[in-house]
Amino acid sequence: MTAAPAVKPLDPTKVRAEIPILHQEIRGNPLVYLDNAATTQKPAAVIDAVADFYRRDNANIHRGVHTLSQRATDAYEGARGRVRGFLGAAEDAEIVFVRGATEGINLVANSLGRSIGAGDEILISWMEHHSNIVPWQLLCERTGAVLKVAPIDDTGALILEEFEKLLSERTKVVAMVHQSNSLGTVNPVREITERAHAVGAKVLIDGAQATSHRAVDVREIGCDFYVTSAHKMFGPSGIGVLYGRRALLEEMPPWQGGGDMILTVTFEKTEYNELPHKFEAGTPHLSGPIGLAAAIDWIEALGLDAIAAHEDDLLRYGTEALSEIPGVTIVGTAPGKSSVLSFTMDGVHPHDIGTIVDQEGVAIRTGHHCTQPVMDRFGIPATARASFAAYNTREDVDALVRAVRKVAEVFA
Ligand code: C6P
Repeated sequence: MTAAPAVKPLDPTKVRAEIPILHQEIRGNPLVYLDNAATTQKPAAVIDAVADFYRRDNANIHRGVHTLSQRATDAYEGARGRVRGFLGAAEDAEIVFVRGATEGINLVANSLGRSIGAGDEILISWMEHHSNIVPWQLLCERTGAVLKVAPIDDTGALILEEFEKLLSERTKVVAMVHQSNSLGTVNPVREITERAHAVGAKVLIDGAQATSHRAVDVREIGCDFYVTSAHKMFGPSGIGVLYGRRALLEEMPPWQGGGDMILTVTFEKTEYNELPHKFEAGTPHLSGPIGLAAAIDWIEALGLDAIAAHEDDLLRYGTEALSEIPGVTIVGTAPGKSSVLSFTMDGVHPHDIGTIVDQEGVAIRTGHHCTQPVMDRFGIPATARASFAAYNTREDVDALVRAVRKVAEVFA
């Protein structure tokens, strides 16, 4: 039997050195950035790739015969190929650039949504981000379809048997988060997809919190759609990806009209462009995919297995240390959870936790994290949430724990 190849551990201090924004003080303390689930900071390589594009290659794409336009088109389409490889899609035509995960879900809800009718069912889970709830509610309002919600248990894990009970031939779409932003739960997306396909439902996976933490292969998952946002994976904001299986994207009508999504236009009839351009109306975020491709290069140079191992270590270390502070309760304890440490403190509103730790230079997010149903499920208004990325260190976790101890002292 051959042993699995060892993962080359990453050196977080070296990784940190590549992120310019981290090298500053906040209120007289070194910045400790633990709000990565909201957005990640950018490596110099990504900032340079975007700046170089504007210094050297900027022009509108798919339109000009001049050299700059061709260079910009090549860079933009090259980035599409880079994303295809990263996500394991079969062809570039299956990669649609969108503004982010939110827009990707809205695209599917609006376009695939045209085939949904009264009495059809959309199945989501209790741990979804509002981005994976509201577009489906809007669809249900428009069509008379029904939104069904699979419950989670007290650890924040999906209850698979209950999920399965909600599946039927009425289920047209299953839309499920890959990794929960407020609990850290990682869903068994392959199994979910298999079960959903067994009743003929289409499957959309919201990967906004997954793609900077673990290797994703959409064909291995088997899903029909997968969405993610570049800004959560060290890339620019305002750009994201919708992966869709070609056969489905071919059938789906465009959801926005404009330049670049057409082949011919007359007042009588418009013929749509081929995939993926049919879904990219208007001048797109030109530099976004270039920055995203640079971010993918950066992630792959570190290695997603090494990133996952490093973040698991931070999560274990942080969970142990925070749990020792009297009054702290960790929210989200599902086995196999990843990179998110949500917690509450007895008698302290999470916003006060956030404000006090900020005085110590520690950036965390507090609130409902756009997952109000999760807060309702746990009977709390909000949590404080530390979320890790490849460049965080055990020293960052120590700084968080020191700052939370201060909160405990202030409210003692
Ligand atoms: N979660 C957080 O602090 P956009 O805004 O389109 O890039 O991503 C939306 C989104 C969708 N799904 C999940 C699981 C998410 O976590 C997010 C964004 C951020 O947790 C901002 S609310």
